[in-house]
Formats: sequence, structure tokens, C-alpha cells
Amino acid sequence: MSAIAMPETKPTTIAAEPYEFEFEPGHCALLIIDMQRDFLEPGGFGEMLGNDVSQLRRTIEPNKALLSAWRAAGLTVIHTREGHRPDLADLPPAKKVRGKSATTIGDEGPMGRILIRGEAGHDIIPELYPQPGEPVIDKPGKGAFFATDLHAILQNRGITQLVVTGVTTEVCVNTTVREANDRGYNCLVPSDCVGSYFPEFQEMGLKMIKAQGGIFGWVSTSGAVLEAIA
Ligand code: TIU
Repeated sequence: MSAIAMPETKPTTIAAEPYEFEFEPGHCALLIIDMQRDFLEPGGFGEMLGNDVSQLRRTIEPNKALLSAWRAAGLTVIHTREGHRPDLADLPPAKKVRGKSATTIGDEGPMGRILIRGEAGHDIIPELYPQPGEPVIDKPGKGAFFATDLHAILQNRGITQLVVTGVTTEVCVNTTVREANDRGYNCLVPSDCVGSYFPEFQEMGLKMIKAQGGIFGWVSTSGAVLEAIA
């Protein structure tokens, strides 16, 4: 028996590419990837590196609408944060030095130590802040399944499908969708709820998911998902 009672909900379909998605709300989690202050807020680490955070900030309103609908329907919501232990014991040396930047993970940044758990910049933006009871997965890598208990949490709740949102489209969202696909989950990505600092990666990151008959999953919009929940 599952430790957590799942809501009884009717299957329905969501308009998506490459073809419609068979949506089973009671078995589908909303997985919001790394909507952290350091990636999204002006004055954060992302902007400090020269990135245009407005490319990510346009995802906040659609994510808010989706999160609100998911909560209202009593469905599973899971958040992730990319980051490391304050003692850096879980930070691979290769990740620490990559990029040859003067300021790297663990150093003091504009909002505390960069990508370190417990620091202000590592936390989730206030607009999408987790509510009590919503699991928050602290992940040391780009994919949300690597070195985390996400798979166990999903299995314990009978989850077989994921609506994956967040940032960035080509890095942590794509890596997580690929990891999920190999573990047997069906993933749907609403295009307006994922963002990249690079418009060309946004476009190609979504194309890579839905190409070849949905090689990694489906691409849709928040509007189509909201319609299905309603
Ligand atoms: N969350 C996530 O995508 N982390 C990154 O480091 N993304 C970049 O695009 N750099």
C-alpha cells in the first residue's frame, strides 16, 4: 500500500507534440526544476556571469498558474534545488574548477555562497516557494535523479508521469527528462514554463525532447495543461 493516498482523478488528454498526452492526474507529479534565486533574480549569480535573467523570469507567471492549479486539485508537487553541502564534500572537483571563472561554486556571491544549501541565493524564488508537505529535492547534479531520493518518492506515491518545468531548458530540465525517461516515466514539458538564457537552446532543447516520435517525451503549453486539469 502506498504511504500517501492518491486522489482519484479521471484520465484525460492534453494537446501536445508529437501527439496528445494521456494525462492521469492522480499519477502525475508537477516537478519544478531549480527555480532558485541565484539563477533567476537580478543581482544573482546567473546575472553576475553575464546572463540575461529576463529569459528565465518570463517562466515565473506560467509556473505560478500551473502550481496553483496543481495545489487546488490536490496533486503531487515536487521542487528541486541544485546545490552542495557547505563543506563541499559532495562537489566534484571537476565541477568546482569548470569554466575557469574567478568565482565558482562555494565562493561568496551576490546572495551568499554560490549554490550552497542554506544560502539565500540557493533558495527557491518567493513566487514559487514550496508549501509544507511538498518535497524539496536537493540535487548535487544537473539531473534530479542523480544522487537523490526522487525516484523512491515518486514510486511511493504511484507516480508514473511527470510535468517538468523550470530552468534551464537545455541543462537541468533536459537532463532530468532524459533520466526520467530511462526510469520509465512519461514526461510532458510545457514550453512557456521552461527557460534558457539562450533563445536558440530554448528552441532546440524542446525540439530534442519531442523529435523522433517523442524520443524523451512531449512538449505542450501551460494553457493546454490547465485546460486538462479544469
Ligand atoms: N538548473 C540548471 O540548469 N543549472 C545550470 O547550471 N544551468 C545552466 O544553464 N548553467
